[in-house]
Amino acid sequence: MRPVDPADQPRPLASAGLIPRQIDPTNLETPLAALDGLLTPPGLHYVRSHFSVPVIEEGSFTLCVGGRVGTGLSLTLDDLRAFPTETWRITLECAGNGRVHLPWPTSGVQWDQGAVGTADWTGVPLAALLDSAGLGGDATHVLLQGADRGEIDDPLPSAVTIPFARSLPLAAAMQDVLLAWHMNGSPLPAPHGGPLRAVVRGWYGMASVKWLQRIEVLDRPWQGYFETADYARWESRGDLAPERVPLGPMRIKA
Ligand SMILES: Nc1nc2c(c(=O)[nH]1)N[C@H]1C(S)=C(S)[C@@H](COP(=O)(O)O)O[C@H]1N2
Ligand SMILES: [Mo]
Repeated sequence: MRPVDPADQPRPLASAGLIPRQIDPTNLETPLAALDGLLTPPGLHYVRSHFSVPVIEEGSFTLCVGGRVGTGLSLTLDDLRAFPTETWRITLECAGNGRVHLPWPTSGVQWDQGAVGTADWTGVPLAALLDSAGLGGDATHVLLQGADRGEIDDPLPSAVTIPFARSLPLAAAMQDVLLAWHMNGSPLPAPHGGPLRAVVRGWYGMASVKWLQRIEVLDRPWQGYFETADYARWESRGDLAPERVPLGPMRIKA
């Protein structure tokens, strides 16, 4: 581990108690001392954003469910609240948590060890929506797309804006995803994806798409930026050339 010189560390935001790692887009780290209980104190959960926070009017908000489904859905927040709600206690950890301690230089937000947090999330399981839309017989993956978007410069400028989006294999989409509008019993704060986000239990944070706007059921794996260029790793099987594999479930680290 490379020792971190405390003098080089940004100071916590006096107002919020979070440590700014990047101002725009907003990337804030939880001070390690705040992570001493099971639940992260409200207001001290880390924030990881690739683009600016999108402005979403709750009144005109709709979530679209389409693709390989029997009936496409367009749901308001009230429609979503009419489903049976559940509360799940889920820990989110950014895949890049602890990156500053790697022995080689890396790109990306230079997290110390506070890009992790636990909350009680309330909403509707994704499975309930997919059941209500009716899955096509050829459905294999589910794409979750956020309302935030921007240009990517890695490795070349994308020229078009790309929304934050991630896919999940169908089994995980049916078992491990809650679409949440409450965090610790209060309306989901905008930096954490309000009014609606996905929370995927057991997966690194990037799967938990914030500002959820669109769900697309697919008949094949998805090859988007955030599961090939970013949030992916090289994996070799046998003596074949290595393949790009998306990051998924959290791995033991300690
Ligand atoms: N729409 C959208 N969802 C997103 C992201 C994002 O930039 N845009 N960042 C992801 C990443 S990398 C992480 S670690 C978690 C962080 O959630 P939090 O900011 O509520 O802690 O959100 C994920 N969901
Ligand atoms: Mo992340």
